[in-house]
Amino acid sequence: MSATESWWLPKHEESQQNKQQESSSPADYGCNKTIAIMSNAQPAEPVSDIPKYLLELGVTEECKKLIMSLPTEKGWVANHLHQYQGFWHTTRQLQAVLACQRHFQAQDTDIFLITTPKSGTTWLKAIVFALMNRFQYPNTHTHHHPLLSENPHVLVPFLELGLYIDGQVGDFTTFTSPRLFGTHLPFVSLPDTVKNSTCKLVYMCRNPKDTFVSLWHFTNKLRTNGTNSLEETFDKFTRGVSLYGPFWDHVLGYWKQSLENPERVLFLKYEEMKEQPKVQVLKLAEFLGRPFSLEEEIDGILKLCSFENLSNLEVNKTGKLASGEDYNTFFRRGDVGDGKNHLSPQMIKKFDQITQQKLHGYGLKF
Ligand code: PAP
Repeated sequence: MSATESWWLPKHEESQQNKQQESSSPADYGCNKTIAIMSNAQPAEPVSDIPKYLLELGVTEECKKLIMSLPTEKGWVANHLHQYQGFWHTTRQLQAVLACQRHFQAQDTDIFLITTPKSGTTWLKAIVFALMNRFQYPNTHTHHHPLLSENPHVLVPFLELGLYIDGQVGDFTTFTSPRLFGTHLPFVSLPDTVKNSTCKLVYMCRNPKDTFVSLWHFTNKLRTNGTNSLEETFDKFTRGVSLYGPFWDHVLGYWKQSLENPERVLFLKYEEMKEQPKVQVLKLAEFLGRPFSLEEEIDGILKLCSFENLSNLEVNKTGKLASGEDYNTFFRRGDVGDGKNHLSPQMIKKFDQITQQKLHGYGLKF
């Protein structure tokens, strides 16, 4: 079988793959860095309306072989999810995980912003970018601030989903130190160089009901052929079969690390950030070694990074990531407790039971 044949793809994706292979071009990601494609990876090109990590194109023979040995289930949007090191990934995303595990070289000064999808990633990226760059960009209200003209996912790129999505060796030469990265990787799957360095990990989690409902809305926006029923995705999510799931194992992995290595891992909750933003941002700044001396600075950053401000910026209303997602899909309501507006009493009961079972005994509550 040839390297370009997609043996597991349904017909519509095969024809899309053929179309893409006719028009190959290098891709730009994250902070506009050009990526060098790894020699053993097939060229993979940007697709106009589907995020790259949802495609099953341009996968190496090595990755295909691995996939054949992994548990596989039908995905929420992508055709397949594969369970690797205990967590579920789409096909292209899995290849990216393998590439960054193999090639990424951490620096001790790196900062990783880590979440499960829909736990407040965009917000955390904005806050930490503004906090770390506040001497360079002290005026959060002037149009010179990068967050007013660029989406947080561009300013703080995703490691596996952005920089390594083509299974390539990333070009990090234009990053300034300390480098900021986002990732959804579970602790077990972080590259060894990250685990063995002294770089800082900031983890933000969100209560599972709101995370699930946010993910359900988000994935339905990405689907081109109808929506997933709440019941079907609820069943998958509660069985752990969701992007980077099981949710509870992801959260627990970093919770344990934050208890064992508090100087390296800071554990934050979306709900606490909403309730006491100043307290949480002060904690974050101390942890990152950039404490505040002026309260006004925190006020400016919180205003700049608020849901109201970011979601109403022209760039976030109209722009699109190089990987395919419209920026506006990252802004929906930004509330605490929306899960309850969508879930039945039985669903809520099941969520609470699983949370109790999984997290009981570890001192972590939602
Ligand atoms: P990602 O993990 O795919 O990058 P992420 O940013 O975590 O996405 O998820 C988006 C959620 O964060 C949305 O939640 P909702 O669906 O419940 O509304 C989005 O509204 C919310 N969000 C985005 N920006 C902010 C912000 N500045 N403040 C608070 N919540 C935000």
